[in-house]
Amino acid sequence: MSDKSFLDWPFFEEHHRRHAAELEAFASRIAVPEHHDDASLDAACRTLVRALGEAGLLSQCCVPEPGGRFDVRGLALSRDAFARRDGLLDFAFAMQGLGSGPISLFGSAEQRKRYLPPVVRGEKIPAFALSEPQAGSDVGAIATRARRDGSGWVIDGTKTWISNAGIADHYVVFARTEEGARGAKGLSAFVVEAGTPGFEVTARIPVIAPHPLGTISFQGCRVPESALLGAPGEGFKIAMATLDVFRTTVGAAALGLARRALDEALARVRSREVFGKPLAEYQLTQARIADMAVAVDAAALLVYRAAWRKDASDARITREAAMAKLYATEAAQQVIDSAVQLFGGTGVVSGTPVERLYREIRALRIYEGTSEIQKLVIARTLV
Ligand code: COS
Repeated sequence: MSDKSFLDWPFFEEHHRRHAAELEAFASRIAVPEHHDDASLDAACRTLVRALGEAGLLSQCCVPEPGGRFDVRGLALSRDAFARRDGLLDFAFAMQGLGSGPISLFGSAEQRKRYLPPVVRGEKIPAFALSEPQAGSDVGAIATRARRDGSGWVIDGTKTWISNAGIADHYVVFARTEEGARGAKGLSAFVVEAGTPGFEVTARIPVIAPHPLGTISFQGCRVPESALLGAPGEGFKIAMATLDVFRTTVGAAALGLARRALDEALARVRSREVFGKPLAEYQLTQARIADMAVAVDAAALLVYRAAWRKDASDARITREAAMAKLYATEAAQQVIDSAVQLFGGTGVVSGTPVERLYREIRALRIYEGTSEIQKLVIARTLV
């Protein structure tokens, strides 16, 4: 059982502490379905999303009222608790928020009413379609185009690395709408419903910690004017504002994975004997455990500091979010690697908890902005 003393930190309010207890109870009773191929993986995700919705735990993934705000501390506590339990549970939860984040932040009253309540109930699954084959870190290189056509828009292009591709009911798609505009200028965001003619999931991408991921394409895909999110040209701002909320929560997920690794490592070093005494009694082990514990606390401080600042003010927290994501994901990688080392051979056996954590952490240093991009973002605010 992880140390819960961080809940006494001044970043939290009483309702967060109550919520943390609810999350813990849910995480300990949920059965994560087995999955061995795309179909069972998709089914597992749908089951988890429905269970989260039925338990009322998805309400914090959406902001129903225009001008309302996310409870970023609540989101972070959820990802911390869910990732500690299981990476796919965290994924299923997080994508309900990221996928509908642009609608929560920039949607009209009508768009909110149409898309957000079914996401909160766990009945519909959203996706966030930003990256392209030639535009990952460099969002300004987006080549997907949307042109006005009568009373709507026609979208052409390809998006890849799209989480929930294939199981999502709607996708927030970023495309260039202004001829001749370059970089961050002239991008716009649209909600495209699965099944719209001209929209297709063209490939699934298998990854080391399986979750639904794929490539989608748009060929003459016609959407109505009501699909446009915010104003034309606001796409870059919409994407970045969404990432300002969710990058902190990626740090929280990494933190949950690291906490689990520390728990597993502690149980291991207390029970495993070498040369006649428990591993825990060796100073080399103690030094490793101490480093792991400091990294976990430092990550938690950065994650919950960023979440608290976002909740406390309207100011952009781009730097704090980048610091939280950068540090927590890099530290979790080290903590998990240490746990594997303490387990010895058992640590690399497929299906053991630390082997699973070792696979689950890796992508977090890449998605929603690589560690290198976070450094760039941090440095830009300083120099
Ligand atoms: N919130 C609101 N607006 C923002 C913003 C934010 N967090 N960050 C930047 N902007 C605005 C800037 O103020 C600027 O506006 P003006 O032109 O009016 O001054 C505009 O957006 C362009 O910003 P910038 O010049 O910094 O854009 P760059 O093209 O240089 O890109 C980085 C900046 C690299 C930081 C950005 O492309 C990025 O975050 N890349 C990583 C993307 C990512 O996470 N990809 C993974 C896919 S999601 S799974």
